[in-house]
Parts: sequence; C-alpha cells; structure tokens
Amino acid sequence: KELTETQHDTEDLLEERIEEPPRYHVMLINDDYTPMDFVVEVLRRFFNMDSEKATEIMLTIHYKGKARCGTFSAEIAETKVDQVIRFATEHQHPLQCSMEKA
Ligand code: NFA
Repeated sequence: KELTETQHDTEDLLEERIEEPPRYHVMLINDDYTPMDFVVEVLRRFFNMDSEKATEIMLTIHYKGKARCGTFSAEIAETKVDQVIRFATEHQHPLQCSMEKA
C-alpha cells in the first residue's frame, strides 16, 4: 500500500532511521615553543572564549598535553583546524590543532 509523507516521517522516527550528523572535538596540542599569550589569543579569536576561560584551557594544554577547545560539525571543525594552523604558521609558531570524533 502507499503511505503518505507523514506516515513515512512517523516510521522514520519510530525506527530511528534518522541519524544525527557526527560531531568532532577540536583539540589544541602542547609544544615547547608557542608563547602562552599566543595560545590565549587563538582561543579567544577562534573559539570565542573570554580571557579567563582561554587562560584555563591554555594551561590545561600546557600541563596535560592537549585539551578540547570546542565540538562542531565536520565542516566547522575542519575550518577551525585550518584557521588555527594558518594563523600559527603566519606567526611562525609550531602550534598544532586536530579533530577527533566525539
Ligand atoms: N608549552 C608552551 C610554553 O611553555 C605554551 C603552550 C600552551 C603551547 C598550549 C601550546 C599550547 N611556551
């Protein structure tokens, strides 16, 4: 039999055939050379953190090796990684950034 669009939508919801798109954590990675105040600027500029939050996350990276800076769709996460690495490279800092499936 033919089902209406609403009946298909209802089936999709009941059968959980509609999946959420995958999300990705964007991570910043510690190194021995990038200045602390440059990392704080990156966190303020690209992850919209205030100075207090940016300083807290920068110190977590410094002491623990890396930290999660935000969680985004694949496309937004890729853009953040590109922007951070380009900004660091332009300023001749080795700061690295990566994404991990949430
Ligand atoms: N470890 C760097 C330093 O001591 C600071 C840093 C923090 C670098 C977070 C990269 C990420 N100058």
